[in-house]
Amino acid sequence: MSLILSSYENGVATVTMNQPRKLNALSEPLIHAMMEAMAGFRERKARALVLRAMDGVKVWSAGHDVKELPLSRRDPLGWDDPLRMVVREIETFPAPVIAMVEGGVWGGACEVTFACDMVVAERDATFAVTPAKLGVPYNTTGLLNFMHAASRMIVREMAFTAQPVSAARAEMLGIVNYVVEKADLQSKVDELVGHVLNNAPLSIAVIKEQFRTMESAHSITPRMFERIQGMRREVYDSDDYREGLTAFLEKRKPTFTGT
Ligand code: LCV
Repeated sequence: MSLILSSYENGVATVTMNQPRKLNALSEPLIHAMMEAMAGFRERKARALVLRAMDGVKVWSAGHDVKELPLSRRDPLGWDDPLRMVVREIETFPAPVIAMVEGGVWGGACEVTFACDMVVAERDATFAVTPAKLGVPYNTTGLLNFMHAASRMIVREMAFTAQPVSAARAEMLGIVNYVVEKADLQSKVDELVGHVLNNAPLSIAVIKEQFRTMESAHSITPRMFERIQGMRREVYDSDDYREGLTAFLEKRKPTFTGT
């Protein structure tokens, strides 16, 4: 069974995650397939790209494949991590990327949807930011994406509680553009894509790149960055980080000790 399904029609690309048995966990092979398809659509100068899962999934994506996270001594979300790579591909894709969401969106998959340009969610969709649940020291640009998606209080609530946020609340908070009934999901996405296709692709591409450039323009000095990296290293070398991953893999509740 192919890891993704992809299609291209009238300038509109669609990438469908097709690993329902693994809850579309963002494994290296799945991300590689997504990025390969997106590179092809970039070549074809797609005017819009829809990122989705198969119809009727309960889980849009379970986030980073936990089995691929290093147990310690290595940054779990370094520059070349597949999750980091697919987020950058979405952010730099020269046309609007629209996340078409049904089911649960977990951890790094939340960042994938938040890195998209628009999100249309089905009423039962949920969004959960989960680093703290696993003991993971999320990476800085990833946190910037969360900060761009919601207010100061909301990103903190989502990150510190790791509780799923409902689609209705996400819409009220401006985290998603539209929440619709399942039967209307495709037509709402088609409507948005239709508006995009009526407009000038070069103008849209340069505006998207300006948004990205300005959003990422933060004066963080080398000293500040090194300090943060040192703090993160202490966490991914901690007993708690190992406990978080091990507990997940052993299907038990983790016991965090703060060491
Ligand atoms: C690998 C999985 C996963 C998975 N990886 O089905 O943001 S960060 O920092 O946390 C970042 C590092 C990140 O994204 O981490 C991953 C964050 N994701 C989560 O916390 C979600 C973890 N998954 C769950 O909470 C449950 O699986 C949900 C609620 C998504 C679905 O629950 P359900 O009862 O329907 P199971 O839990 O039984 O999962 C079915 C199979 O998928 C595996 C899981 O281990 C199980 O495998 P087996 O069939 O081999 O037992 N699985 C689920 N999520 N992220 N594997």
